[in-house]
Amino acid sequence: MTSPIVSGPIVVLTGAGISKESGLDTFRDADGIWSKVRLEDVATPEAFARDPARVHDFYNARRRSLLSSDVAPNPAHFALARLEEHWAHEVLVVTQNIDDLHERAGTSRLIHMHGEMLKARCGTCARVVAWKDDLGLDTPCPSCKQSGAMRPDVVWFGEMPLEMDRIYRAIAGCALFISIGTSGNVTPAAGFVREAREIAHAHTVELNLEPSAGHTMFDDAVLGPATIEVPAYVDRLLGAS
Ligand code: BJW
Repeated sequence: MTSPIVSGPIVVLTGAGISKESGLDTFRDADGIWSKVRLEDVATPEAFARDPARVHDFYNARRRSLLSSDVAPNPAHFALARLEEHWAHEVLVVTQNIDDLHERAGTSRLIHMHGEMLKARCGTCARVVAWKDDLGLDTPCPSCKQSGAMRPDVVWFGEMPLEMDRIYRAIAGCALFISIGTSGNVTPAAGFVREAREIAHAHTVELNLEPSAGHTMFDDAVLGPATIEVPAYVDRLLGAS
């Protein structure tokens, strides 16, 4: 497909599919994370209150995997950094991912709406700190020194995603909304395309391996692996600008 002639700010929403070819699992694919663990056991505040050790084990394993030498940004992450660098207007990447692959690829205008795996938060003093080690029940907070309340700084079901005002403001002013590698099953991110259409009258496109749950809301779709389709789409956008 060709790219529409678009000029103006771009908002890019990314999900687990963009990091799949970097070696990180998605959630809802056949071999995804939710095929191995129940989200009710590891991704809710209730799960953490009931069995914090289990939740720590889940995120410790994922943090170790993210920091292993096998995991690195792929051509899709680098293409979005290139788009930010060369597009004449603002590009904001809103990621649902808690990995740091967009940063490693060079994207700087970035919102982690579901938090970050390489940060920890103290439930006692609320301080958020950079974190690369395992977390445990007796990990003391480096700030208030209390033990037992450190948790991954991620957004679980029933919790409020981060920086929503900034995200909705950017969507309200965008000319192009691009959704990459997300199944469209989790709100509020799944509703962004509707905001982009109805509030901003933006052109909307999804780049995904298969049509997402909300595919009918998009003007265009490009189906295929992110490492192939995202660089090609960015090339077309930059070539047309
Ligand atoms: C490829 C590819 C390749 C593969 N190339 N593509 C009842 C009780 C409590 C809450 C609710 C409730 N009912 C509804 C809710 C709301 C709830 C929700 O949505 N639930 C649904 C499950 C029904 N949402 C929330 O609770 C959110 N908070 C909230 O709504 O607050 C209130 C609010 C009100 C008003 C305004 C704003 C807020 C919080 C959601 C938190 C989500 N947390 C998780 C886990 C934490 C982070 C972590 O551990 O990593 O975030 S869940 C998980 O899903 C993770 C992801 O970020 C998120 C989205 O998943 P994603 O990225 O779409 O991945 P997949 O696997 O689903 O899809 C991958 C796609 O890639 C697929 O389509 C593949 O085809 C594709 N793909 N390979 C291109 N190579």
